[in-house]
Amino acid sequence: MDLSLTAEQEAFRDAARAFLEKEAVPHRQEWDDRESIDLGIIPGMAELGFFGLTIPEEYGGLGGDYVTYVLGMEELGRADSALRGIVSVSNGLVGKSILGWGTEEQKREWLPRIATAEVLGCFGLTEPGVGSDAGNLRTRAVRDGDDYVIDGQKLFITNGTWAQVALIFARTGGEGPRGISAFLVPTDTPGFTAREVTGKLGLRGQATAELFLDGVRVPASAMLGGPADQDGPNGEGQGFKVAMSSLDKGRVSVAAGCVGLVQACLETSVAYATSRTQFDRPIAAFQLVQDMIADLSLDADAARLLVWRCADLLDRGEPVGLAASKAKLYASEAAVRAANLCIQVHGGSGYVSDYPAAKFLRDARVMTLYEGTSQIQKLIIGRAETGINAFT
Ligand code: COS
Repeated sequence: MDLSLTAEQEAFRDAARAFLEKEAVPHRQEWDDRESIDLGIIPGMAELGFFGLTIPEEYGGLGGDYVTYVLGMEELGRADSALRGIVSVSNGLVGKSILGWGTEEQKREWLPRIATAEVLGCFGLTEPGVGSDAGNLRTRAVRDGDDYVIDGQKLFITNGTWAQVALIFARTGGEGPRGISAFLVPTDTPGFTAREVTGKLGLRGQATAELFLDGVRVPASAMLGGPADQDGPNGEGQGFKVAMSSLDKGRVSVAAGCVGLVQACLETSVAYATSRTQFDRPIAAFQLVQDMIADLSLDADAARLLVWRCADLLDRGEPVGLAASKAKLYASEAAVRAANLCIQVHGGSGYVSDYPAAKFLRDARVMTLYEGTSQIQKLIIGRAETGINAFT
Protein backbone atom coordinates (compact mmCIF):
# COMPACT_ATOMS: atom_id res chain seq x y z
CA MET A 1 0.00 0.00 0.00
CA ASP A 2 1.43 3.36 -1.04
CA LEU A 3 -0.23 6.51 0.27
CA SER A 4 2.25 8.91 -1.33
CA LEU A 5 1.07 11.33 -4.00
CA THR A 6 2.46 11.51 -7.52
CA ALA A 7 4.27 14.65 -8.67
CA GLU A 8 1.20 15.53 -10.81
CA GLN A 9 -1.18 15.14 -7.86
CA GLU A 10 1.02 17.31 -5.66
CA ALA A 11 1.36 19.91 -8.40
CA PHE A 12 -2.42 20.12 -8.80
CA ARG A 13 -2.95 20.43 -5.05
CA ASP A 14 -0.32 23.15 -4.75
CA ALA A 15 -1.70 25.11 -7.70
CA ALA A 16 -5.23 24.81 -6.31
CA ARG A 17 -4.09 25.99 -2.87
CA ALA A 18 -2.16 28.94 -4.26
CA PHE A 19 -5.11 30.02 -6.42
CA LEU A 20 -7.63 29.73 -3.59
CA GLU A 21 -5.40 31.47 -1.04
CA LYS A 22 -5.24 34.43 -3.40
CA GLU A 23 -8.71 34.47 -4.97
CA ALA A 24 -11.03 32.98 -2.34
CA VAL A 25 -9.72 33.15 1.23
CA PRO A 26 -9.51 36.98 1.36
CA HIS A 27 -13.10 37.29 0.09
CA ARG A 28 -14.96 34.43 1.76
CA GLN A 29 -16.33 36.44 4.67
CA GLU A 30 -17.57 39.20 2.38
CA TRP A 31 -19.23 36.57 0.13
CA ASP A 32 -20.79 35.00 3.19
CA ASP A 33 -22.12 38.37 4.39
CA ARG A 34 -23.73 39.20 1.07
CA GLU A 35 -24.94 35.62 0.47
CA SER A 36 -23.17 35.14 -2.85
CA ILE A 37 -19.67 34.39 -4.01
CA ASP A 38 -18.34 36.59 -6.79
CA LEU A 39 -19.13 34.48 -9.86
CA GLY A 40 -16.07 36.07 -11.47
CA ILE A 41 -13.98 33.42 -9.69
CA ILE A 42 -15.58 30.58 -11.67
CA PRO A 43 -13.57 30.97 -14.93
CA GLY A 44 -10.30 30.92 -12.97
CA MET A 45 -11.41 27.78 -11.16
CA ALA A 46 -12.40 26.23 -14.49
CA GLU A 47 -9.00 27.08 -15.96
CA LEU A 48 -7.35 25.19 -13.13
CA GLY A 49 -9.53 22.25 -14.06
CA PHE A 50 -11.87 22.03 -11.06
CA PHE A 51 -14.97 21.56 -13.19
CA GLY A 52 -13.41 18.93 -15.44
CA LEU A 53 -11.58 16.75 -12.91
CA THR A 54 -12.44 13.10 -13.65
CA ILE A 55 -14.28 14.04 -16.87
CA PRO A 56 -12.36 12.21 -19.63
CA GLU A 57 -10.27 14.28 -22.03
CA GLU A 58 -12.43 13.19 -24.98
CA TYR A 59 -15.28 15.13 -23.35
CA GLY A 60 -13.16 18.18 -22.61
CA GLY A 61 -12.12 17.33 -19.06
CA LEU A 62 -8.74 16.75 -17.42
CA GLY A 63 -9.27 13.00 -17.32
CA GLY A 64 -7.72 13.02 -13.87
CA ASP A 65 -7.94 10.31 -11.25
CA TYR A 66 -10.09 10.37 -8.13
CA VAL A 67 -7.14 10.97 -5.84
CA THR A 68 -6.61 14.27 -7.67
CA TYR A 69 -10.34 14.93 -7.43
CA VAL A 70 -10.47 14.52 -3.65
CA LEU A 71 -7.34 16.65 -3.27
CA GLY A 72 -9.15 19.37 -5.20
CA MET A 73 -12.27 19.03 -3.06
CA GLU A 74 -10.13 19.19 0.10
CA GLU A 75 -8.49 22.40 -1.07
CA LEU A 76 -11.87 23.91 -1.89
CA GLY A 77 -13.22 22.87 1.53
CA ARG A 78 -10.14 24.34 3.21
CA ALA A 79 -10.71 27.68 1.45
CA ASP A 80 -14.49 28.03 1.30
CA SER A 81 -17.05 25.23 1.50
CA ALA A 82 -19.46 27.29 -0.61
CA LEU A 83 -17.06 26.98 -3.57
CA ARG A 84 -16.65 23.27 -2.97
CA GLY A 85 -20.40 22.76 -3.14
CA ILE A 86 -20.67 24.54 -6.48
CA VAL A 87 -18.02 22.26 -8.04
CA SER A 88 -19.20 19.07 -6.33
CA VAL A 89 -22.70 19.47 -7.66
CA SER A 90 -21.91 20.60 -11.21
CA ASN A 91 -18.92 18.43 -12.00
CA GLY A 92 -19.63 15.75 -9.41
CA LEU A 93 -23.33 14.96 -9.15
CA VAL A 94 -24.42 16.19 -12.57
CA GLY A 95 -21.28 15.57 -14.64
CA LYS A 96 -20.74 12.11 -13.22
CA SER A 97 -24.39 11.17 -13.70
CA ILE A 98 -24.12 12.11 -17.37
CA LEU A 99 -20.79 10.31 -17.74
CA GLY A 100 -22.07 7.17 -16.04
CA TRP A 101 -25.59 6.99 -17.42
CA GLY A 102 -25.93 9.33 -20.40
CA THR A 103 -26.13 8.47 -24.08
CA GLU A 104 -23.18 9.37 -26.27
CA GLU A 105 -25.14 12.39 -27.58
CA GLN A 106 -25.86 13.58 -24.04
CA LYS A 107 -22.21 13.24 -23.06
CA ARG A 108 -21.12 15.20 -26.13
CA GLU A 109 -23.80 17.85 -25.62
CA TRP A 110 -23.17 18.61 -21.93
CA LEU A 111 -19.84 17.36 -20.61
CA PRO A 112 -17.47 19.67 -22.55
CA ARG A 113 -19.45 22.68 -21.37
CA ILE A 114 -19.65 21.42 -17.76
CA ALA A 115 -15.89 20.78 -17.79
CA THR A 116 -15.22 24.42 -18.68
CA ALA A 117 -18.01 25.79 -16.43
CA GLU A 118 -19.67 27.35 -19.45
CA VAL A 119 -22.59 25.34 -18.09
CA LEU A 120 -23.27 24.87 -14.38
CA GLY A 121 -25.43 21.93 -13.39
CA CYS A 122 -27.83 21.40 -10.52
CA PHE A 123 -29.16 18.12 -9.15
CA GLY A 124 -32.92 18.06 -8.64
CA LEU A 125 -33.67 15.15 -6.33
CA THR A 126 -34.92 16.54 -3.02
CA GLU A 127 -38.50 17.82 -2.83
CA PRO A 128 -40.49 19.64 -0.16
CA GLY A 129 -41.99 16.32 0.99
CA VAL A 130 -39.07 14.01 0.16
CA GLY A 131 -35.55 14.12 1.60
CA SER A 132 -34.17 10.87 3.02
CA ASP A 133 -36.93 8.84 1.33
CA ALA A 134 -35.76 9.80 -2.15
CA GLY A 135 -37.41 6.74 -3.74
CA ASN A 136 -40.84 8.24 -3.04
CA LEU A 137 -40.43 11.52 -4.89
CA ARG A 138 -43.56 13.08 -6.41
CA THR A 139 -42.43 15.13 -9.41
CA ARG A 140 -43.98 13.52 -12.47
CA ALA A 141 -42.95 13.30 -16.12
CA VAL A 142 -45.72 12.26 -18.50
CA ARG A 143 -45.07 11.15 -22.07
CA ASP A 144 -46.82 13.28 -24.69
CA GLY A 145 -45.94 12.25 -28.25
CA ASP A 146 -42.21 12.82 -28.75
CA ASP A 147 -41.94 14.79 -25.51
CA TYR A 148 -42.19 14.44 -21.76
CA VAL A 149 -44.05 17.05 -19.74
CA ILE A 150 -42.68 17.52 -16.22
CA ASP A 151 -44.60 18.92 -13.25
CA GLY A 152 -43.36 19.18 -9.69
CA GLN A 153 -41.21 21.00 -7.19
CA LYS A 154 -37.67 20.60 -5.89
CA LEU A 155 -36.11 22.04 -2.75
CA PHE A 156 -32.64 22.91 -1.38
CA ILE A 157 -31.05 22.67 -4.83
CA THR A 158 -27.43 23.86 -4.88
CA ASN A 159 -26.64 26.04 -7.95
CA GLY A 160 -30.41 26.16 -8.60
CA THR A 161 -30.58 29.82 -9.63
CA TRP A 162 -27.25 29.75 -11.48
CA ALA A 163 -27.47 26.48 -13.39
CA GLN A 164 -27.98 26.19 -17.13
CA VAL A 165 -28.96 22.53 -16.87
CA ALA A 166 -30.89 20.74 -14.16
CA LEU A 167 -30.83 16.98 -13.71
CA ILE A 168 -34.42 16.43 -12.68
CA PHE A 169 -35.58 13.18 -11.13
CA ALA A 170 -39.22 12.53 -11.95
CA ARG A 171 -41.68 9.70 -11.79
CA THR A 172 -42.40 8.15 -15.19
CA GLY A 173 -43.81 4.90 -13.81
CA GLY A 174 -45.40 3.48 -10.67
CA GLU A 175 -44.66 4.06 -7.00
CA GLY A 176 -41.24 3.54 -5.45
CA PRO A 177 -37.66 3.71 -6.70
CA ARG A 178 -38.24 1.73 -9.91
CA GLY A 179 -40.72 4.28 -11.28
CA ILE A 180 -38.20 7.13 -11.43
CA SER A 181 -36.30 8.46 -14.47
CA ALA A 182 -33.81 11.33 -14.75
CA PHE A 183 -34.04 14.20 -17.27
CA LEU A 184 -31.54 16.78 -18.47
CA VAL A 185 -33.60 19.95 -18.45
CA PRO A 186 -32.19 23.24 -19.77
CA THR A 187 -33.18 25.79 -17.15
CA ASP A 188 -34.43 28.25 -19.77
CA THR A 189 -37.18 25.82 -20.79
CA PRO A 190 -40.62 27.49 -20.43
CA GLY A 191 -42.30 26.51 -17.18
CA PHE A 192 -39.02 26.12 -15.29
CA THR A 193 -38.43 28.66 -12.52
CA ALA A 194 -35.93 28.84 -9.69
CA ARG A 195 -36.38 30.84 -6.50
CA GLU A 196 -33.45 31.54 -4.21
CA VAL A 197 -33.56 30.17 -0.66
CA THR A 198 -32.11 32.95 1.50
CA GLY A 199 -31.20 33.18 5.17
CA LYS A 200 -29.25 29.92 5.36
CA LEU A 201 -27.15 29.30 8.47
CA GLY A 202 -24.08 28.44 6.40
CA LEU A 203 -22.88 27.91 2.83
CA ARG A 204 -24.28 31.36 2.28
CA GLY A 205 -22.01 32.07 -0.68
CA GLN A 206 -23.55 29.37 -2.84
CA ALA A 207 -26.96 29.61 -4.48
CA THR A 208 -29.55 27.28 -3.02
CA ALA A 209 -32.94 27.24 -4.69
CA GLU A 210 -36.43 25.98 -4.86
CA LEU A 211 -37.29 24.76 -8.36
CA PHE A 212 -40.76 24.87 -9.85
CA LEU A 213 -41.57 22.76 -12.90
CA ASP A 214 -44.87 23.75 -14.35
CA GLY A 215 -45.63 21.88 -17.57
CA VAL A 216 -41.95 21.78 -18.56
CA ARG A 217 -41.81 20.16 -21.99
CA VAL A 218 -38.61 18.39 -23.03
CA PRO A 219 -37.96 16.00 -25.91
CA ALA A 220 -37.94 12.32 -24.94
CA SER A 221 -34.24 12.34 -25.80
CA ALA A 222 -33.69 14.49 -22.67
CA MET A 223 -34.22 11.37 -20.55
CA LEU A 224 -30.80 10.46 -19.16
CA GLY A 225 -29.81 7.24 -20.89
CA GLY A 226 -32.52 7.70 -23.52
CA PRO A 227 -36.21 6.68 -23.53
CA ALA A 228 -37.33 3.06 -23.81
CA ASP A 229 -38.53 3.43 -27.42
CA GLN A 230 -35.25 4.78 -28.80
CA ASP A 231 -32.42 2.66 -30.13
CA GLY A 232 -29.56 2.02 -27.75
CA PRO A 233 -29.54 2.25 -23.97
CA ASN A 234 -32.71 2.71 -21.97
CA GLY A 235 -32.84 5.16 -19.06
CA GLU A 236 -36.50 4.61 -18.22
CA GLY A 237 -36.94 3.62 -14.56
CA GLN A 238 -33.19 4.01 -13.93
CA GLY A 239 -33.45 7.37 -12.15
CA PHE A 240 -33.10 6.09 -8.60
CA LYS A 241 -30.00 4.11 -9.52
CA VAL A 242 -28.59 7.21 -11.22
CA ALA A 243 -29.26 9.21 -8.06
CA MET A 244 -27.85 6.61 -5.68
CA SER A 245 -24.71 5.89 -7.69
CA SER A 246 -24.07 9.62 -8.10
CA LEU A 247 -24.67 10.19 -4.41
CA ASP A 248 -22.09 7.50 -3.63
CA LYS A 249 -19.56 9.73 -5.38
CA GLY A 250 -21.17 12.92 -4.09
CA ARG A 251 -20.70 11.68 -0.54
CA VAL A 252 -17.00 11.26 -1.28
CA SER A 253 -16.92 14.89 -2.46
CA VAL A 254 -18.66 16.11 0.69
CA ALA A 255 -16.32 14.04 2.85
CA ALA A 256 -13.27 15.40 1.02
CA GLY A 257 -14.55 18.96 1.47
CA CYS A 258 -15.01 18.21 5.18
CA VAL A 259 -11.37 17.07 5.38
CA GLY A 260 -10.43 20.50 4.07
CA LEU A 261 -12.70 22.15 6.62
CA VAL A 262 -11.10 20.17 9.47
CA GLN A 263 -7.65 21.05 8.10
CA ALA A 264 -8.60 24.74 8.01
CA CYS A 265 -9.82 24.52 11.63
CA LEU A 266 -6.53 22.90 12.62
CA GLU A 267 -4.34 25.46 10.85
CA THR A 268 -6.39 28.41 12.09
CA SER A 269 -6.35 27.08 15.66
CA VAL A 270 -2.59 26.51 15.63
CA ALA A 271 -1.96 29.99 14.24
CA TYR A 272 -4.13 31.58 16.92
CA ALA A 273 -2.92 29.43 19.80
CA THR A 274 0.75 30.09 19.04
CA SER A 275 0.28 33.86 18.80
CA ARG A 276 -2.29 34.58 21.53
CA THR A 277 -0.68 34.94 24.95
CA GLN A 278 -2.30 34.55 28.35
CA PHE A 279 -0.53 34.14 31.69
CA ASP A 280 2.66 35.31 29.91
CA ARG A 281 2.86 32.46 27.45
CA PRO A 282 1.21 31.44 24.19
CA ILE A 283 -2.01 29.58 24.92
CA ALA A 284 -0.61 26.73 22.79
CA ALA A 285 1.70 26.02 25.73
CA PHE A 286 -1.28 24.93 27.83
CA GLN A 287 -1.94 21.21 27.78
CA LEU A 288 -5.71 21.62 27.50
CA VAL A 289 -5.22 23.68 24.34
CA GLN A 290 -2.81 21.10 22.95
CA ASP A 291 -5.48 18.49 23.70
CA MET A 292 -7.84 20.31 21.32
CA ILE A 293 -5.11 20.72 18.69
CA ALA A 294 -4.32 17.01 18.91
CA ASP A 295 -7.99 16.10 18.42
CA LEU A 296 -8.13 18.36 15.36
CA SER A 297 -4.98 16.84 13.90
CA LEU A 298 -6.19 13.29 14.46
CA ASP A 299 -9.60 13.97 12.94
CA ALA A 300 -8.00 15.54 9.85
CA ASP A 301 -5.85 12.44 9.31
CA ALA A 302 -8.59 9.92 10.07
CA ALA A 303 -11.12 11.61 7.78
CA ARG A 304 -8.51 12.02 5.04
CA LEU A 305 -7.60 8.34 5.13
CA LEU A 306 -11.26 7.33 4.83
CA VAL A 307 -11.61 9.67 1.85
CA TRP A 308 -8.43 8.44 0.18
CA ARG A 309 -9.69 4.87 0.50
CA CYS A 310 -12.78 5.93 -1.46
CA ALA A 311 -10.63 7.59 -4.12
CA ASP A 312 -8.55 4.45 -4.42
CA LEU A 313 -11.67 2.26 -4.78
CA LEU A 314 -13.05 4.59 -7.45
CA ASP A 315 -9.75 4.66 -9.34
CA ARG A 316 -9.76 0.86 -9.36
CA GLY A 317 -13.41 0.69 -10.45
CA GLU A 318 -14.51 -1.01 -7.22
CA PRO A 319 -17.87 -0.37 -5.48
CA VAL A 320 -17.60 2.64 -3.20
CA GLY A 321 -21.05 3.00 -1.61
CA LEU A 322 -20.28 1.62 1.84
CA ALA A 323 -16.85 3.25 2.07
CA ALA A 324 -18.42 6.53 0.92
CA SER A 325 -21.07 6.36 3.65
CA LYS A 326 -18.36 5.77 6.26
CA ALA A 327 -16.19 8.59 4.94
CA LYS A 328 -19.12 11.00 4.71
CA LEU A 329 -20.38 10.12 8.19
CA TYR A 330 -17.00 10.42 9.84
CA ALA A 331 -15.74 13.48 7.99
CA SER A 332 -18.96 15.48 8.35
CA GLU A 333 -19.25 14.79 12.08
CA ALA A 334 -15.53 15.58 12.39
CA ALA A 335 -16.07 18.89 10.60
CA VAL A 336 -18.69 19.95 13.15
CA ARG A 337 -16.46 18.83 16.03
CA ALA A 338 -13.48 20.62 14.50
CA ALA A 339 -15.30 23.90 13.96
CA ASN A 340 -16.56 23.80 17.55
CA LEU A 341 -13.01 23.21 18.81
CA CYS A 342 -11.72 25.98 16.56
CA ILE A 343 -14.13 28.40 18.24
CA GLN A 344 -13.11 27.10 21.65
CA VAL A 345 -9.41 27.70 20.93
CA HIS A 346 -10.24 31.25 19.79
CA GLY A 347 -12.32 32.02 22.87
CA GLY A 348 -14.56 35.07 22.45
CA SER A 349 -12.81 35.98 19.19
CA GLY A 350 -14.10 32.75 17.67
CA TYR A 351 -17.65 33.98 18.12
CA VAL A 352 -17.30 36.99 15.82
CA SER A 353 -16.67 37.22 12.11
CA ASP A 354 -13.19 38.82 12.35
CA TYR A 355 -11.94 35.23 12.50
CA PRO A 356 -13.16 32.42 10.23
CA ALA A 357 -14.04 29.99 13.05
CA ALA A 358 -17.70 31.00 13.23
CA LYS A 359 -18.11 30.62 9.47
CA PHE A 360 -16.45 27.21 9.66
CA LEU A 361 -19.07 26.09 12.17
CA ARG A 362 -21.99 27.47 10.18
CA ASP A 363 -20.68 25.85 6.98
CA ALA A 364 -19.89 22.55 8.71
CA ARG A 365 -23.34 22.18 10.18
CA VAL A 366 -25.08 21.22 6.94
CA MET A 367 -22.53 18.50 6.14
CA THR A 368 -24.21 16.03 8.49
CA LEU A 369 -27.55 16.76 6.80
CA TYR A 370 -27.24 16.88 3.03
CA GLU A 371 -26.37 14.11 0.57
CA GLY A 372 -27.72 11.73 3.20
CA THR A 373 -27.96 12.56 6.90
CA SER A 374 -25.62 10.96 9.43
CA GLN A 375 -28.54 8.75 10.43
CA ILE A 376 -29.00 7.52 6.83
CA GLN A 377 -25.26 6.76 6.59
CA LYS A 378 -25.43 4.80 9.84
CA LEU A 379 -28.39 2.78 8.57
CA ILE A 380 -26.51 2.01 5.34
CA ILE A 381 -23.50 0.87 7.38
CA GLY A 382 -25.72 -1.03 9.82
CA ARG A 383 -27.47 -2.78 6.93
CA ALA A 384 -24.13 -3.87 5.50
CA GLU A 385 -22.94 -5.19 8.85
CA THR A 386 -26.14 -6.96 9.91
CA GLY A 387 -27.77 -7.86 6.62
CA ILE A 388 -30.99 -6.32 7.97
CA ASN A 389 -32.57 -3.52 5.90
CA ALA A 390 -34.05 -0.82 8.14
CA PHE A 391 -35.70 0.85 5.14
CA THR A 392 -38.07 -1.97 4.23
N1 COS B 1 -25.95 2.39 -7.06
C1 COS B 1 -26.74 1.83 -7.97
N2 COS B 1 -27.95 1.31 -7.67
C2 COS B 1 -28.36 1.38 -6.39
C3 COS B 1 -27.58 1.96 -5.38
C4 COS B 1 -26.31 2.47 -5.75
N3 COS B 1 -25.52 3.02 -4.85
N4 COS B 1 -28.25 1.89 -4.22
C5 COS B 1 -29.42 1.28 -4.47
N5 COS B 1 -29.48 0.96 -5.79
C6 COS B 1 -30.56 0.27 -6.46
C7 COS B 1 -30.84 -1.03 -5.78
O1 COS B 1 -29.99 -2.05 -6.28
C8 COS B 1 -32.28 -1.29 -6.17
O2 COS B 1 -32.31 -1.78 -7.49
P1 COS B 1 -33.40 -2.93 -7.93
O3 COS B 1 -34.72 -2.24 -7.84
O4 COS B 1 -33.00 -3.28 -9.31
O5 COS B 1 -33.24 -4.02 -6.94
C9 COS B 1 -32.87 0.12 -6.19
O6 COS B 1 -31.77 1.02 -6.32
C10 COS B 1 -33.64 0.45 -4.95
O7 COS B 1 -32.83 0.13 -3.88
P2 COS B 1 -33.40 0.10 -2.41
O8 COS B 1 -34.88 0.06 -2.37
O9 COS B 1 -32.64 -0.96 -1.70
O10 COS B 1 -33.00 1.50 -1.90
P3 COS B 1 -31.88 1.70 -0.86
O11 COS B 1 -32.25 0.96 0.36
O12 COS B 1 -30.55 1.41 -1.42
O13 COS B 1 -32.01 3.24 -0.55
C11 COS B 1 -31.80 4.84 1.12
C12 COS B 1 -32.60 3.68 0.61
C13 COS B 1 -32.50 5.45 2.30
C14 COS B 1 -30.40 4.39 1.51
C15 COS B 1 -31.69 5.88 -0.01
O14 COS B 1 -32.99 6.27 -0.36
C16 COS B 1 -30.90 7.08 0.40
O15 COS B 1 -29.67 7.10 0.29
N6 COS B 1 -31.60 8.15 0.87
C17 COS B 1 -30.94 9.40 1.13
C18 COS B 1 -31.12 10.26 -0.06
C19 COS B 1 -30.25 11.44 0.04
O16 COS B 1 -29.04 11.34 0.24
N7 COS B 1 -30.87 12.61 -0.13
C20 COS B 1 -30.15 13.82 -0.07
C21 COS B 1 -29.93 14.33 -1.44
S1 COS B 1 -29.00 15.79 -1.37
S2 COS B 1 -28.60 15.93 -3.25
